[in-house]
Amino acid sequence: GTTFQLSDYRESDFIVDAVDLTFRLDPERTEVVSTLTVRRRPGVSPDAPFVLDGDEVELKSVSVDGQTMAEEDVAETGNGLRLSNLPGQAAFSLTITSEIAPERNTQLMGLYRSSGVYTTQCEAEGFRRITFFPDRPDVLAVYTTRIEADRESAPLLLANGNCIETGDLGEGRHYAVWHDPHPKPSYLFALVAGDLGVLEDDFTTASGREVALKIYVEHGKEARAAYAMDSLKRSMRWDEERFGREYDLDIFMIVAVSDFNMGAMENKGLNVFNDKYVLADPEIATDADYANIEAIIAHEYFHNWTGNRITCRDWFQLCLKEGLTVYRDHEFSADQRSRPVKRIAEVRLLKAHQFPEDAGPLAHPVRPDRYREISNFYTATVYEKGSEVVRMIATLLGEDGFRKGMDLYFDRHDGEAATIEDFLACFEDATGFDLGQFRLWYDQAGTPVVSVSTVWDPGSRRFTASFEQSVPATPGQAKKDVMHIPLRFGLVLPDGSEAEPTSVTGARVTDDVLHLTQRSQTVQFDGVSARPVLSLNRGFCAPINVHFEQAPADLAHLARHESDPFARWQALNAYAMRVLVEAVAKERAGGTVDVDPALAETMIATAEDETLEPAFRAQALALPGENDIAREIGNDIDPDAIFAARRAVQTVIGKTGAEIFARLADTMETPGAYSPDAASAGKRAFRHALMTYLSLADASPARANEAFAAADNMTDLSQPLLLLAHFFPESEGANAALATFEERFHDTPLVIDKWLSAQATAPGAATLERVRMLMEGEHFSRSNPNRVRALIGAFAAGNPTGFNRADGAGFAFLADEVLAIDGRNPQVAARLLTTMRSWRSLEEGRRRHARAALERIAAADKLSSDVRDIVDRTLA
Ligand code: B3K
Ligand code: ZN
Repeated sequence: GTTFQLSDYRESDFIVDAVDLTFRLDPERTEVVSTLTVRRRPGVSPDAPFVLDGDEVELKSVSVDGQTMAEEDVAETGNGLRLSNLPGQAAFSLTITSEIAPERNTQLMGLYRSSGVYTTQCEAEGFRRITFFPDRPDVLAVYTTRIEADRESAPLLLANGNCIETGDLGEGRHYAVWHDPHPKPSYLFALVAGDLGVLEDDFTTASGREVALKIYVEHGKEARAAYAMDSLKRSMRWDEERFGREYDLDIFMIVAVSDFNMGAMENKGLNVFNDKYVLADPEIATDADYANIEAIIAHEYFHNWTGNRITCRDWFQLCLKEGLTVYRDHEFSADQRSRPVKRIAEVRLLKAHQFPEDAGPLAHPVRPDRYREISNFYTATVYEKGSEVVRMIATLLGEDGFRKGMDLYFDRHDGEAATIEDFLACFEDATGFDLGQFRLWYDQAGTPVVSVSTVWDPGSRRFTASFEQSVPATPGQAKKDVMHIPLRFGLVLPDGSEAEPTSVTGARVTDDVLHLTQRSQTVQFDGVSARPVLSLNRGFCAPINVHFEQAPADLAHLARHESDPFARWQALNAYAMRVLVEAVAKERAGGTVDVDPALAETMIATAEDETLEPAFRAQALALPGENDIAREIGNDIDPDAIFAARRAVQTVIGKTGAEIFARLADTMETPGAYSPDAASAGKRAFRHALMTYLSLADASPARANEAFAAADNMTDLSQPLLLLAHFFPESEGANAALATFEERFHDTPLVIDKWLSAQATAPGAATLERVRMLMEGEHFSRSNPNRVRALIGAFAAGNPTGFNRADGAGFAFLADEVLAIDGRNPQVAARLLTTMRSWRSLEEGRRRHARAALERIAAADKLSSDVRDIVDRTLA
């Protein structure tokens, strides 16, 4: 396949000012008539052809200003059209008539049907599967969309913008016309037609615009959209207050569909969502589901300014909208919930998804400079690391400076397709801050490593810290330049207070930020009253790996006394990681795992600390996961040893804390009706963490059985279900709970997904057989992405012992499934395959099996470009 390069960017030869679309909807044969108002860009040769993209679109006819084009001027190229002999100077109108088959569109890109509802997904390159078009984000046009369909099966006809006309066509058909006044790229086009229920509300913007809000869901499920609606209104208000951004149309619509390749899509005025991120009530949704709905509703809404009003010049700039919008949704959730707890969750996620990506064969810069298949670049690096880079800009500039830069960005680039250079220039111009070295964060892949050592000299009261930075080599980038790494820090004294040095030399310090800008730097802090403990990278200010052999006592000191709660968690987590890594080494050497009693004591003390909110204490009790430990160890990984060692450490902590944990669990009741608020959710999370330790200490499923029986909401029901399925899989209670759960929710697929995942992630080699059995059952379907992710995805990504079975059967299974799914849905198949990305860090036997599975995929004779790209890079 072709490799696209950032350095090859060229403006389009033709400018499209307006797009008029007519859809005659039919499942097997939908006719699309597209009329483009086109001009040649000044300076472009009058005989340059107009090249349009097209994919699985059947061409019927092409005319220019009403005249059918001569056959020799219309070339079908295999991936589009090349039109020659077009008017040289004047603007012209180009009408293309073509046909598509929504019912047969299994890729879920372009126009397709989900449970009888016509829907679209155009980002990144789906519009070309609807009609021939210059399908690139820098072609901005005003769209008018006419939809014609059967009135009975599709009473509802929606597209972007405002509805300007509706009417009857006779013979049971009707039509609607929508007009979107805001010029937009084709990837933001959307159309929905079907029979759906609606939840309605309204919102008045700060300047007084009345906005109708509508969330469309399956009939009968309207009440389950209430939390999404509430989240939407809070998002709209927040964006006004925090960023001065108002909504800009008279209507905002969200449609929930059950077949969707990802989470949601920010189409202008008509967001389309995976129903998993819209539908909630206490019976079917967990606290985590509520939090995800809130975050994703906000994310898509925030795109209206960061993505839609200002879009991307080309797909290399994807992080311009995604990293920035993730940063905005993170800030929103932090304001709506608990800031430190939200930050801990973000950092856990970043380390679990982005760090391994950055350390493996799929590593790429936040702004990639080449790609073969853009769909494969909607990654944790573009999104999550992209957000961290924006967060660092906010750290460097301070709240006011950051806001000034954002204001300038909105002002200067509204209505444009922009680049990262444009974005950075706004911050520099608004504040005078030089981001010259900082911008390497966009161009250099790999997680930077900062090695630290410290010396305390009591005689001179000088504390010295030496820093050495490096960035690991990544595919296509052997050598790296020195980066600007901002590190928030503190010097914590023995009494818990903070040292205030009389002078700092060797690095620039602004407020509590230390700026690393050289390969190695020695920083002296003078006038420090007693031996301090260095607390580094507070708030996980920079997304880096810190190599710093801090003494366990120092980590325990920070875990108890840091003023920044996030830093307390960070220290505790680092301490636990150290103990776990040692335990794995012992386990592998055939010894008995023992646990530093001070770790257990510190964890128990944190759990007992009434000044801390329960949600934080739940995070403090959660040990690093098996994959986290594997990442820390880095190579020659034996997942079984990691599992056994972690379980042993967990059991020791459970036994040590049993009495206190039992007392605490009794104080974490949430009486009354279920409420999804953060404080109640925190109590439930803490109670569950305690119950897990207690069940291990008792070596009994009794508490989980009891909790399962008593539960009156999905959070309280699914937590003991997981505990039973993962810790007591052989028990009668585990089987009974799974059976009860299935019986109660068999007709609610979104809940059945939890049931599938709970079983797929049960540790151990035997789970593979269970997964195969579930695939044969009535609840699984390869054509629904949510089912595939819940069962196969959860198994491959969330079951280190099962998936990485020593005999390689897990890898072979994944290869079979990737090949089977690739034929119908390449994006889902390619995403599934990324679970193999850390294969080289496994011990030799497993590595050999993993390679064989990957090579078998690579050798298949019909692969999509999506899977081809991932498998080639994974093996390279
Ligand atoms: N922009 C979409 C993602 C589209 C993915 C296309 N493969 C959702 C989001 O990030 O908000
Ligand atoms: Zn997004």
